[in-house]
Amino acid sequence: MPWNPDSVTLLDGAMGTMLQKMGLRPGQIPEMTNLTHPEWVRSIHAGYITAGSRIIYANTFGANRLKLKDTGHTVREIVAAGVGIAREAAAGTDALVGLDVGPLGALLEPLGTLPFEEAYGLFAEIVEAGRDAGADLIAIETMTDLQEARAALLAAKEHASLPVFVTMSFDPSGRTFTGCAPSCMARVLEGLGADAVGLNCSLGPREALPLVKAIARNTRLPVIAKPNAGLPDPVDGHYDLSPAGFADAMKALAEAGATVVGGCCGTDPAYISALRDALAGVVPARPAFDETPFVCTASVPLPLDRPRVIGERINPTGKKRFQQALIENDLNYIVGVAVQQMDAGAEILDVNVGYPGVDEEDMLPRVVKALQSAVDIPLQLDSVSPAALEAALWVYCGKAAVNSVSGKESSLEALLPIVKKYGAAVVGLALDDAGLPDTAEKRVEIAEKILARATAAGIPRQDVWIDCLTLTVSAQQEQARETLRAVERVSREMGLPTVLGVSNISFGLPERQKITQAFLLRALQAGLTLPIVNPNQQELMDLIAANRALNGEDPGCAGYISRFAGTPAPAAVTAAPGDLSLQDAVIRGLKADAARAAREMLRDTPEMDVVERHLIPALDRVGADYESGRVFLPQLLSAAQAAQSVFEEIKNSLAAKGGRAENKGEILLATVQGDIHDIGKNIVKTVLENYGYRVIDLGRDVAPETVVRAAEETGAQLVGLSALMTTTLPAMEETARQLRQMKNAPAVMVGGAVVTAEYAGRIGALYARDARAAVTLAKQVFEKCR
Ligand code: B1M
Repeated sequence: MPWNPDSVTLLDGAMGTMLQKMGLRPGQIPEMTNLTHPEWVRSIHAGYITAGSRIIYANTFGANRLKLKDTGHTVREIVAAGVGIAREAAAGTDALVGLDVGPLGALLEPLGTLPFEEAYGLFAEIVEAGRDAGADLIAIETMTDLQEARAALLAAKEHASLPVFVTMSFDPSGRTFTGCAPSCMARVLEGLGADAVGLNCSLGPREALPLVKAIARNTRLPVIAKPNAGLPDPVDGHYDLSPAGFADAMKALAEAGATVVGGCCGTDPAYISALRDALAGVVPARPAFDETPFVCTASVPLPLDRPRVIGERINPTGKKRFQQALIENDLNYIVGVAVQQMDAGAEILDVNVGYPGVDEEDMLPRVVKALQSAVDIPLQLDSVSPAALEAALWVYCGKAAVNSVSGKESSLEALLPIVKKYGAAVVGLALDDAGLPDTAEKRVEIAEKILARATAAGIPRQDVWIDCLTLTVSAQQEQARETLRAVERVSREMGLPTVLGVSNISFGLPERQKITQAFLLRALQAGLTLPIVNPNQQELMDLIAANRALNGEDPGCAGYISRFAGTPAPAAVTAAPGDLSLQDAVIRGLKADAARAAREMLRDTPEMDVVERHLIPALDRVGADYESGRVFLPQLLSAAQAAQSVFEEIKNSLAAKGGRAENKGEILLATVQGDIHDIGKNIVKTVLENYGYRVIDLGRDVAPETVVRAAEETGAQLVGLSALMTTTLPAMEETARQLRQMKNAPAVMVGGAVVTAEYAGRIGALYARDARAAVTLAKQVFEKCR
């Protein structure tokens, strides 16, 4: 019997923690037990089926090529064995078998190095193996990066025709560790064709309740909840809920709309049978789906509950510098234009890279990737090429808008299936094969046709936005009125969001701003949702801010007040790309701008002043924003990359001044185990080298034993250790301890933002506050050794 999405479905509980109880040792790959101990796996499945599970997840969570690479077994073998064991356990019952698909264990670009395309390929391999082995459905789970969940879901949809469940793991902060919000997750995964979405692992049922509610408001799909058996004890790792306590807390999740329920870490068949009993008689009371039109990135949800500004500047038309950037493949310039618009108040960016000689199918996805690693606002992909749009939607992480289809048959046929496949919103231009109609009524007719065709293609009504098209008032005066009437009818009678490129109205007239402003105001009054404007034109943005306050869309007039009475506009609003300060460029993650600013600054500023007075304060600001939840891991990472480009300039500058040729002594350097922060350590290394020391750099995340071995092999008299996190200080202490125990123990110098002189003293090390202090200490150590 296939899965019934309308019924309450009981899933199973944990597999990993159960295998550990049976004898799986730390470090062993759980999926290998499909070959070595199939009886363990079979008995776990049987226990869950007896307890009431109607879907069991095969033991295939980590069966991917990256994790299995040293086992001598293929994905196909391990998946076939896992699904086969589950099938045997389910034989003669009505339980279904899910192919369990977990994260790959490597971070995808831009957070890590794994390209999206490769991740998709790795998932496709698992899906094909599971499909061929006879899985009834696919359960993608424990995802923390929405882009990885997208890769897995696309692979599942394109390589099997089975129902697909997708769950992500959220922190107590209500976000995944990469910053993905539950509303964005639910909208994006539903748009891509998931059959049920929700959460698993990380939290207990009590902590999961607000998240389940948020997910249920943002999807029409069945909601999955598979939390842990409470929270783990920090000392012994035991979860704090009993089967009865777990089942009781799960009732609230079911009542909040979770209809596909089970357990994750720490649960066992006793939890599932308690859950089965507790759910008897519970009536899910799902909150109503929020119909507000919506676009998003992974971490920024943008409901169109008030007019939202679309920035128009990523477009080569009439812009020589932009055209040159496209031809020269200068993505950094394009990212700079995006940052400038975002700083000026754009909430969505239109992205158009169509220009003679530019291969849009290649360029548009690359620009989308570059923009998404630096600006965290939704994008509207603007192209007439279906292939370019599909390539860009494939990599876009979030829910995008597509600009545009028209009422022309050829356009509707080519584009609506693509929009549907990727769950995007679509702009419908109110023109058709007969051209642009001259009355509002005819434009509304075309809007109705587009809406009918879009909904027939499976695109939800609120994802259809209509552009009633602006003509130039100097050439066709009466058309301004028709456009405004069409906007009013589409927005008030059809209830659809409306889009309008506003500035075209004033083309060819003197004092264009005046006409554009008047038109914008009237369009907003007519119900315009999405003005496409140049956000760098302050007067237009002022008008939008005032209009929001007058419409009651700006609670307490807070936006208006901060615009006009708050802090002055940030420097970047006025700074053109290429003019950003070093700090602004690092904060915004603009590599080339940061490098350029550093080069200019280094002409008259000492290298260490650039580090201490500009680079560190910029990173401190990003770190503080990260800590307070204002920015997320992607921005932290792009700021780090921009900082690396500053560091390269500093290195070049020091090299140009000529480091000392002599070898004053050998120093080992490492960032301690568990810590991947190495910008500070690299700066220390460059400065030490510049002062004539030979530095052997062991890199980052270095185990104490590796440091000791290297110290023994090289006989270095000074070892430098860097740590940036409170959580990695114990590794620093352990490394220092092991070094002290060496026969010819070297001196140990420690530094890094979390290290203090007092702490260094406590672990028997010397303290260097910064790179200059490291040089002074090295001098003292080597003088003593002489
Ligand atoms: Co992360 N990070 N980070 N991070 N990061 C911090 C450290 C954090 C304080 C941010 C915050 O929350 N406010 C926080 C740590 C909290 C804690 O203490 N527990 C944090 C976190 C939580 C994380 C992650 C866990 C985030 C996540 O994944 N959810 C993750 C950790 C991964 C891991 O290490 N296991 C993570 C990842 C990253 C990036 C990869 C994105 C990136 C690092 C890239 C890289 O280094 N290649 C990054 C960055 C950039 C930062 C901040 C913003 C900046 C660090 C930096 O480079 N500063 C940082 C916040 C902050 O510090 N304000 C933060 C500039 C550098 C020049 O300064 O290293 O102090 P510093 O070096 C100075 C001196 O300290 C001294 O000289 C240098 C020059 O004057 N010095 C020495 C340093 N080492 C020395 C050694 C010496 C002598 C002097 O002798 C041997």
